Amino acid sequence: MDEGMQYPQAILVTGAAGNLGRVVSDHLIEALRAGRISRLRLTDMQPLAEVEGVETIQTQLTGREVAFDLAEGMDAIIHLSGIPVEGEWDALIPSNLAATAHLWDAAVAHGVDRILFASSNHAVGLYPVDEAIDHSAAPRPDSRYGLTKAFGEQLGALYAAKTPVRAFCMRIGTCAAAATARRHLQTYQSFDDFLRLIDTGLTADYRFEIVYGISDNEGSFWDNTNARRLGYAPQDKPADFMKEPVEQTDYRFQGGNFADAPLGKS
Ligand code: 15L
Repeated sequence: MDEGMQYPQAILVTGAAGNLGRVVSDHLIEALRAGRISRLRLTDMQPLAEVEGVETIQTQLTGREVAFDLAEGMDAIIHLSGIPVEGEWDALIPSNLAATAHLWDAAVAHGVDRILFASSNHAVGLYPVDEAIDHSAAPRPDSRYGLTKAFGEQLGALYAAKTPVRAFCMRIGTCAAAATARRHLQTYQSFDDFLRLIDTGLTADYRFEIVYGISDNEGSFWDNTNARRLGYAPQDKPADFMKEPVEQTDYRFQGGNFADAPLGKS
C-alpha cells in the first residue's frame, strides 16, 4: 500500500469470506492497524473470523433492508459478493442482481462516495480471442453469470450519471494464487496486483470507469490502458505464477470455457 494515498475512511467489503474477499480484508485490516482507514466492516453469508476493531456481519445480502444496514456510515463499498460462476436464474437473481441493485440504492441513501464492483471478464466473454478490446467494449456476456456482471456495470453507469455515487467496475480475469492454463497468459491477475487495482479504485478521481483485472500481461486481448491512466501499475507477469500441469486448450472466445458451454452450464 502506498503511504501517500488518501483512503476513504470507512470501508465495507461484501463477500469478505471468499477467495478475493479474504485477500482484500487482510489488506484493509493492515490499513486499519496503520491508521490509514478508521472503520472496516466485513460481511459474508459464511462465518468471518473475529478481528479486534473490525465489524463483522454474517448475513445474506439479498434483501433491501440488509443492504441499507450494511451501507450505513460507509464511505466506500468493495462489492465482491455474489455467485462467481454460471448458474440458474433462481440463484443468480437474488445474489447477483437484486443484491447489487439494493446495495447501490443503499449507497445513495447513506451518502457513500464510491462502489468498487467485482465485474468479470465474462461480461465480455463472447468477443473472439483474436480481437483486442479495451474498457470501451460494449458488453457481450458469455453466460447468465456474465450477464449479471454486465448488469452491475450498467447499474454503476446509471447511478454515476444520476447520483453522487462513483463506480469502479473491475472486469476481473483470472485472479488466483497460481496460473494453471495457457489462457491465463492473457487473463491472469496476481493477488498483489488485484490489491493494487483495489487501491486505485479506492483513491483515484473518477465518476464511472471500467478496468480489467489483469497483471502486466503482454499481448493480452484486454488493453488495460484505462486502468493505467487512473494509476494502476501492475508488477507481476503470469509466466512467473505458472504451475504445472498447464491446461493447453485453445479457446475461440475470450471467456474460455464459459463461452463454449451451453447456456446455464459452465
Ligand atoms: C470468473 O469470473 C470466475 O469467477 C472465476 O472463477 C474464473 O473462472 C474467471 O472468471 C476466469 O475467467 O478465469
